[in-house]
Amino acid sequence: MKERNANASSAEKQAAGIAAADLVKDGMVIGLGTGSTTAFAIAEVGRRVREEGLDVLAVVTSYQAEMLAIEAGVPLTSLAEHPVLDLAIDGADQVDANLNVIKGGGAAHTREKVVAHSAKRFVVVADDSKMSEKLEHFVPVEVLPYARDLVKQQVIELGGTPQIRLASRKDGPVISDNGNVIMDVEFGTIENPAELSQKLSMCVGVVEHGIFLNTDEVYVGRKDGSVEII
Ligand code: ABF
Repeated sequence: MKERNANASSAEKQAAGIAAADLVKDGMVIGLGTGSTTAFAIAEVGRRVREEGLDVLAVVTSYQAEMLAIEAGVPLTSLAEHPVLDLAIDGADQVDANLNVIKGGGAAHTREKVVAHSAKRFVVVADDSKMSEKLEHFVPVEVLPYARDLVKQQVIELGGTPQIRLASRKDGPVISDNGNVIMDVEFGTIENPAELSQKLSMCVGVVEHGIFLNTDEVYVGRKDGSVEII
């Protein structure tokens, strides 16, 4: 059953990624994020570059996305050269009914948020399992290692239960591309994402958190193979 779910989810992710990639037009400078759903969008953009001569430049949010874009043949640029992007496409851990999003499962949410806010249009791609009436459970928070204990204390005062994200081999904490640690903070059901976003941003030592409030559209791959645009 788990295998089927994984395959079904992959088909949903692929459908969402390909559909969102159709938003990319000649002459655009775009942002491309991290994760397996966005990977399908990157592959589709690369296919259009190779087969249709699509004229596009892309800024990427992580080393993983950079490698995928290079393999797919997507020409790369930087925010230094193009500080304003026409479109950004990225994945999500969770999306609520008001298009509030939790990101950061891939430890890349800080640069993802910079790219999302540098774009005129921010589109999230997700499979059906990411949709939820309300945001709940873990909010990833990127933390200055120097401030680990100070941030831990502050998020506990906000009602959170923090835990430092460990590397898969359990030989130490995950370190972000920016050299910081990731704290996953359990908040239960998040009734007011905007309020929690502001409070987390005010915590001394927090580099960035994974609540995104600026999503323009969500492309959702549904179980029946369709893609719903919310
Ligand atoms: C990245 O990819 C993260 O911000 C997000 O947590 C993750 C989603 O991964 P996937 O698309 O593989 O589910 O965007």
